[in-house]
Amino acid sequence: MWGIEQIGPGKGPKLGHLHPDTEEPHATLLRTGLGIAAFFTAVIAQAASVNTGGYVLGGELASPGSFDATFSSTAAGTGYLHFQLVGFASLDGYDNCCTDVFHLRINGMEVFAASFNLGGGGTNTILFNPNGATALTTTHGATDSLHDSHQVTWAGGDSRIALPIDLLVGVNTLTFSYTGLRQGVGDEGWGVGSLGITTPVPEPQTYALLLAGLGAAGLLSRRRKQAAR
Ligand SMILES: [Ca+2]
Repeated sequence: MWGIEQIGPGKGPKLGHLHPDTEEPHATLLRTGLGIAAFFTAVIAQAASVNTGGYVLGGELASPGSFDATFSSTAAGTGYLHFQLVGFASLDGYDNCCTDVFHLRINGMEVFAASFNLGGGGTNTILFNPNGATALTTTHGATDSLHDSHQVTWAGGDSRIALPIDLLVGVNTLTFSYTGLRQGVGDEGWGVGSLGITTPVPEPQTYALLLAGLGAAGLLSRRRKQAAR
């Protein structure tokens, strides 16, 4: 409850500092509440600032391997994630001799698993996809019109993936990982680039709670003022 924490008694509106004769506390509270509501309704969704730890986006990682990306959300609900999964040499697709599988987790829960031919052969196959992710995969150097050839090209490839994700209030953690036979970074290098996350804004129920809280604070303040007379 970000909004309530920010403007609860003692934190936001200066309840204790108003002069009783110059301004009614509840008038100030009402203006503050309307201002905050206007701010939130003006923002449909917001882009998150992402911390990838020591990993530089687009860089090469060994397979098997993983890294975490963390970001904050001011509300619980549905966010959106898009990224480019990059294969540098011969990452294998499904049903190949040496299949490599990509996994995506949000806050420890798996939301996507797939195997793509990013240079090493095999087929592009989505294995687990409860959120309805889309994936557009290109195998570099493939000669077929769909660029998803089963052929081995050794030129890598990339898959542009997008999906909705369930987010918590506060810090959320994305875990990107690859599993499969250990074949070395030069053979099975992978990475993530063009990472973008949109987080939800507080829902109308939150505005109602916010305004109810402001109203209660205003009443409390008026009662204190009357008791002091
Ligand atoms: Ca492999």
